[in-house]
Amino acid sequence: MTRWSRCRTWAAGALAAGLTLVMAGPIGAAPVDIRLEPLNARFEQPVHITYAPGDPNHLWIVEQPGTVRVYDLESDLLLPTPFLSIPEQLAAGGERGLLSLAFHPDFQDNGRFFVNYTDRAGNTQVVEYRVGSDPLVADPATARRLLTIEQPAPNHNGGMMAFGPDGYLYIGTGDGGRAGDPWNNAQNLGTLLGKLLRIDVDRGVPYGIPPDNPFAGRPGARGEIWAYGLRNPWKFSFDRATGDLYIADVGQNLWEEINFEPAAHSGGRNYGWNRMEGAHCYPGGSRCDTRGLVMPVAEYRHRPDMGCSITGGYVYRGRAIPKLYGYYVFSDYCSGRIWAMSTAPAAAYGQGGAPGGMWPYEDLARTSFRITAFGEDLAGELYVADHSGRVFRLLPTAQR
Ligand SMILES: [Ca+2]
Ligand SMILES: [Ca+2]
Repeated sequence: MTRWSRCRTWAAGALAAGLTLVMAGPIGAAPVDIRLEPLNARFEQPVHITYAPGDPNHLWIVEQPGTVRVYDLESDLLLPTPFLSIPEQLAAGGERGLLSLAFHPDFQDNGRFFVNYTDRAGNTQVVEYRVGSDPLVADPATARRLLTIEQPAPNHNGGMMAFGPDGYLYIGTGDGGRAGDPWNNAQNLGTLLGKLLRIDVDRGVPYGIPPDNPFAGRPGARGEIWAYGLRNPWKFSFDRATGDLYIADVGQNLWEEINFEPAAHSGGRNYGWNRMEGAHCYPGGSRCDTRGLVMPVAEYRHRPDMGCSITGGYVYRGRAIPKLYGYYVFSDYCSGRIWAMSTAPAAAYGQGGAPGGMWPYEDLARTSFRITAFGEDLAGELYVADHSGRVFRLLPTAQR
């Protein structure tokens, strides 16, 4: 599909949906005017934002050098005591460091949470902790190592983790690194690199393999694998309203992409890397066998004004910006642009031939930020992290 046809599709769909977005020049009419309001604090290289189940008042911000901070949304203040601080255990910088935090769905009762970081040897660690008597401070003595993934190179460590609606922990892993996946990890079901993993943290030692994982019990395959053919899924998310999965996979030299997996899917998909980059054979200009590969639902080509490294976000399910409801918000680290993608293309834009057709998206904001992460609070409102040290709320510009 050419860019032109995608733009036309968007314009028609946006008018039909009665929605346009700020900076959507060619469309005109009433935009969704958003503004980015900074939280009342500075952070050191924030890379992940999340909330704890059942807690509407706090936001957890992960700082890449190895500290997790808690922000009080009611008083609009950063708590002085860090939630967790483990810089001495990490190799940080570049794509390494403390990369994410996922709270157990029953955190309010069991105090359990999980972090993903690069250890001093450069390998990926998934470690469980529990909070102490104060639920806003972790007890470092509770550390329990779940998973070590050896990293052959410093880049492409994935790092995102989140619990799915099924209660299992999903872990994004990169292809290991260098360029072009020289070890062919992403297509190799015998390695955990270049995958989306799915594990059971409530059964087994140190964890269990869900019996319905697509490759559980298959000789030569790792049972943890939920999906493969990923290059560096720096961020993925579940739509809290539908359970649908969005995986934003960072591309090589040409294409950034978003992949969509319906909530009801039984797993085992091959998202294409390194036979394809976006919806194109890799390396560019080559021919490839696309049979069995799942194409992205959206992509963009590397250009200075578009970007060079996608930062996946969330489907907006908050109340502050009604016109944004149901749109997938994402960005690019290199350009600072923020976009909103339609998530109902089958209904509104199906003429293009879904599921092969691309889903339309348009500008939401243009920023000068190095955007590393989006995050939700308990209410579904969205936040965005600038690696330079700030975190912003997405808010409507005007009351409507
Ligand atoms: Ca690596
Ligand atoms: Ca792909």
